[in-house]
Parts: sequence; C-alpha cells; structure tokens
Amino acid sequence: MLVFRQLFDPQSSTYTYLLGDRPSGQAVLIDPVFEQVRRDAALLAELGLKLVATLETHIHADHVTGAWLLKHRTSSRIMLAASSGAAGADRQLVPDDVVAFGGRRLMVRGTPGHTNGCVTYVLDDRSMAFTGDCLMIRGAGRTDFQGGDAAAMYRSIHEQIFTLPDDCLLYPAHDYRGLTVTSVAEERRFNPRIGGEIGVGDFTGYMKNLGLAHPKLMDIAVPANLRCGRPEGEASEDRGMPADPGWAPLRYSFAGVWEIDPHGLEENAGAVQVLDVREPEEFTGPLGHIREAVLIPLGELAERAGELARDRPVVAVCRAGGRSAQATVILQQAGFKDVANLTGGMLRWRAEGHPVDGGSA
Ligand SMILES: N[C@@H](CCC(=O)N[C@@H](CS)C(=O)NCC(=O)O)C(=O)O
Ligand SMILES: [Fe+2]
Repeated sequence: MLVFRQLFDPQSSTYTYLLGDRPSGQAVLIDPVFEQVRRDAALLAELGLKLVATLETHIHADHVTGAWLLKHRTSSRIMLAASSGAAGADRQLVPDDVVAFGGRRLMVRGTPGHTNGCVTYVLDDRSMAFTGDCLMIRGAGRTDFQGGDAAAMYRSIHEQIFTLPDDCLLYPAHDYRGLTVTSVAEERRFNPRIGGEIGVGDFTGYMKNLGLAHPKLMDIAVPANLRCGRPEGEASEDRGMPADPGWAPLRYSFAGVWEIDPHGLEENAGAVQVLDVREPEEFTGPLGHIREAVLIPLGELAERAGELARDRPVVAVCRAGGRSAQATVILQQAGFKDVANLTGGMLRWRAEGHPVDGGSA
C-alpha cells in the first residue's frame, strides 16, 4: 500500500509530496521546504514512516529546500539531478535512474526547460508523476531565468510527460490558484500554453510574454539550494528555523502543538507550572489533579492568563489532552513562549501511574 500526502507551503505556494511504502515503512519527500521541516518530520513520525531520501525536482528560486535540515534530523539521503549543478547531494540522479523506497520505485525523467536541471519523478505503476515546474496545472514553469529554455520545455513536455498514460495523475511543484492535481489527458487537451495543436513556435511566443516579476526570495534561495539547503552559518537558527525548545523533552505534532508525555512532566515537575484547564468540579472530581496545578478553566484562560508566571514554562492539562491543546494556543497568543500540552491528559497521567492529589483510586 502506498501512503501519499500532498503538503502545502503557503508562503511560496509550493507543494511537497510524501510517498511512503506501508509494508517497509520507508518514505521519500519530494521538494521539502526549509520552514516546513518540523511539520513534515512530525507527519512522518505520526505515520510511522522513516524518511530514506529527499528528492528535488529542481533548484528552486522561491524557497529554500528542507533537504539538508531533514538529513540532519532524520539521516535521509539528499538526491537531485546531476544537471542541477548543486553541491552536497548524497546521490546525483540522471535520466532513467530509479529511486527505491521499500518495495516502491520512482523513475527519473529529464524534463529541462524551466531550469536545465529539472526532472520529473514517475511512480513505478505510472499512476502518478511529479512534474516540478515543468508542466503545471493548466500552466508551465517560466523559462526566463536559471538557464530556462522554452523550446527545451516544449520537448520535455511532449516527449517525457505527454507520453505517460492518459490517466496518469500529474502533481506540480507549485500552484498559485490552489489547484492540486491534473492528468496527462486533460493537460494535453486543455493546457492553454501547450495543449491541443499548439506548436513549439506558439509555445515559445507565449512563454516570452509571461511578464512575471522575479521571485522575491531568488537571491537567497538559489545559492542556498545549490548547497542543498545547508545554511551558510550551519546553525539552523540562521534561516528562520528556531531551535527546538530545550526545557523538557517535547514532541511537535502535525497538529502544530508541542506535546510532553507524563514521564517528561514528572521529570521536570520542579521547573514548570502545571495549568489545569478543566472545570472546577472535574479538578476536585474522581480523576484528581496534579500536585500544585493551578486551575483556570479553558473558557476563562484568555482573561486570566496574567495569573501565570511568565518566567517558567507552562504545561497545560485537562481530562484527555484536547482542551489543554487549545490552552497552549491561547497562551501563545497571550505571549507565553514555553508552553506544552500534557499528552493524553489526566487519563494517561493516571494510567501510567503518576501521583495525583485528591480523586478516587
Ligand atoms: N511570485 C512568486 C514567483 C512565482 C514564480 O515565478 N514561479 C515560478 C516557479 S519557481 C513559475 O514558473 N511560475 C509560472 C507561472 O506563474 O506561470 C515569488 O515571489 O516567489
Ligand atoms: Fe521553480
């Protein structure tokens, strides 16, 4: 079984694709974005997948790749086209290369035109292909910088993409209108830049007149991507990715919440404030509460957050870990930096045998 997820970076309108092989648990990411590495790593962990490789469709001009950062977090191998000219890859791909993840494979097709190092990845059964900024949904990548070549793109699309099966789904690296997927047959017919009877001369004429401004991040992104996303100063803080919190062992969830487990909280109990956001009758009810917990029901938290100390991390607690997750959001909005949610709430805290005040056995 194939695990497939399409992920979006709203800043650059980039799609990142997660493909996983369920039986082996091995996965790849196509075109990860630096600022989204924490999110992507959280999803891989929650799905029980091990990242074996990151693949680039090309050297991006509008965002920095997450390849280097993911390699440091997960030991994944960095793969991209030899023709991209990038330094620091673990494997340089050439056309017809095969990238394996567990029992599944991606085939590499050279599709230059947007840049001269662009490739398309085709899934083993030809049910889907990842076209980067070559063929886009009712569009095509621009050809006016980074060695772009409209005639080369015309050939790439006709010879490498339109030759795939009609119902092969095509997933681009970007879409600026929120469209997510297309197919070979519909692009062959309806693509306004290259579909129908449009010839190479028509296409190059169209592409010369797109009139697009250069990507805002181009001067930062291209040099960084030629290093596979390794920050110049090495430290990840240099590029907008704050370090993970160090005050306790925390886990970031795909839902966007920092989580602490009962064991981690007990180990760090002296250093944190425990905030219980249940209703008063629950606090004194059968589940009991954690020693020295401060009670502020969730509905009152926005107004009463000032009752909490700002110089100590806050761990929010409720019955099952749901309301307290929302409490971490409210606290962050109120300016608290070090906040975490007790995973599983009082139910898990008790089930794992940690001490409670009050409550019934
Ligand atoms: N406005 C965007 C740039 C968008 C852009 O130039 N995208 C490239 C892909 S790197 C493209 O090929 N666009 C084709 C199109 O918009 O038709 C930014 O500042 O990042
Ligand atoms: Fe691009």
